[in-house]
Amino acid sequence: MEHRRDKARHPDAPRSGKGASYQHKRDRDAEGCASKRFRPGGQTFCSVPQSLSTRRQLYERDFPVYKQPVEVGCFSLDSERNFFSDSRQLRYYSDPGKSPKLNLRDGHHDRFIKRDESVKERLDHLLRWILENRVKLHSRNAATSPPCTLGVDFVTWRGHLTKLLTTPYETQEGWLLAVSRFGGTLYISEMETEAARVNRENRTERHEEMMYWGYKFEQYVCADDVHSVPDGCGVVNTNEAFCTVVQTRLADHKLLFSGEVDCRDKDPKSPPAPACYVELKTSAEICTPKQRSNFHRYKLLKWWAQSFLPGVPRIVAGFRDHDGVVVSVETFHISKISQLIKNEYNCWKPTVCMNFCSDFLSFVKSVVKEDDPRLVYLFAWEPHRDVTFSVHKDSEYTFLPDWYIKEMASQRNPETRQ
Ligand code: 0WD
Ligand code: CA
Repeated sequence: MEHRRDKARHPDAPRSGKGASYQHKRDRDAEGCASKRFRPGGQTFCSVPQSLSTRRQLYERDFPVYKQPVEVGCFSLDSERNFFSDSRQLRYYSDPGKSPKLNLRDGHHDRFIKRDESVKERLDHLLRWILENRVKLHSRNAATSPPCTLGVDFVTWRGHLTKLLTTPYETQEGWLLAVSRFGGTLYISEMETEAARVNRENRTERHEEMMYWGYKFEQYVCADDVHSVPDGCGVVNTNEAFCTVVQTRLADHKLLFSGEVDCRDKDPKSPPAPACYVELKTSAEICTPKQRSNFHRYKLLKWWAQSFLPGVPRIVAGFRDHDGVVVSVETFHISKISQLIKNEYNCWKPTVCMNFCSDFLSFVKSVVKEDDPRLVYLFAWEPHRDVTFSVHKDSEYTFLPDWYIKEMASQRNPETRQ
């Protein structure tokens, strides 16, 4: 069953039914186009548009159809970053109370194992999950898609989609998204920009420590089992992860993506995933109206986008002081965030985020026509510019691994697989 997820939740959601749904049509026969820019929300009169505008005003339409995301599987990465096709790393939320005084600095120097960020994993873990669950995926989508395909238009990480959702409001950081078409599906994998690499390699000690604080907060409020309690004395290891794999549809784009989930509600009566999941965040405590306004304008946009995508309904935020002590804990319901920001002048709008993402995906579909995993279309964006792309064959940008291509190609009929 399809519904617009935000309908009852925020005023930007459309009031009408199917008629208002976003439609994208290409007119391939049109000749002599005046502009080679992709036209948001409308028809494209060129066979291959060369750019896409990110101007907010162009995306202020009705909220597009966004189907309730369905969890189709999950996987875990252990303390050594080994992959397991199960939920062994899923943790259980344990309420620390409203003002718990948690010291987030504890253990940074003696009980912290940090994932090696120079190792680029690209889509690999998700691709491994797809290979192991191909039969399940195919049968889910068999009715609406040709045989020997995954039955989805896009495969990516949730984090990449979050970046797309926030693009019309982003003024600091650009992005590079590599796209290859393989077996009819478009795979999107982020490439680190030069600026992001420089930032990563030159983080201050203070910044490094503050990044640790987020993981330490998780440790204080997450238990390994339903009946156990959090262990604030243990080691924080950022190799460990639990990821959900969800399927959904944005306008006419069928999406399969994965995102890391911090923990779940421990109540056995809680709804099935992803509705039982809880996202954890830390943020500086809010002391002035200016700080509150900035929190609404910048932080809540990112928090909303990240959790709305996979259908995670709530965020538990630990507000910490300058010394890294959590002084208050607050729950944010995703469906109520647009109400919270309503009084901010010229604030971000969920509909702009979703329409931009939808139009970007339409743009990608119209550009990436050749089905070849060795061919990468690199979409690039910098703040205050349009999205553009370049094409690369057998380059440093190629990201679909041989083991995936081989296995997918060799198993032409997934139904005959064990
Ligand atoms: O290759 C890449 N460019 C990336 C790979 C970028 C982002 C993530 N990954 C991989 C990792 O395997 C990670 O386990 O995806 C997984 C998480 O994916 P996601 O959920 O799509 O990422 P995102 O929504 O950006 O981040 C979710 C959480 C973060 O929590 P907060 O509360 O800070 O948003 O995943 C963690 C972080 O805890 N995280 C990462 N973990 C490992 N590698 C990474 C990363 N690059 N980025 C964020
Ligand atoms: Ca988190």
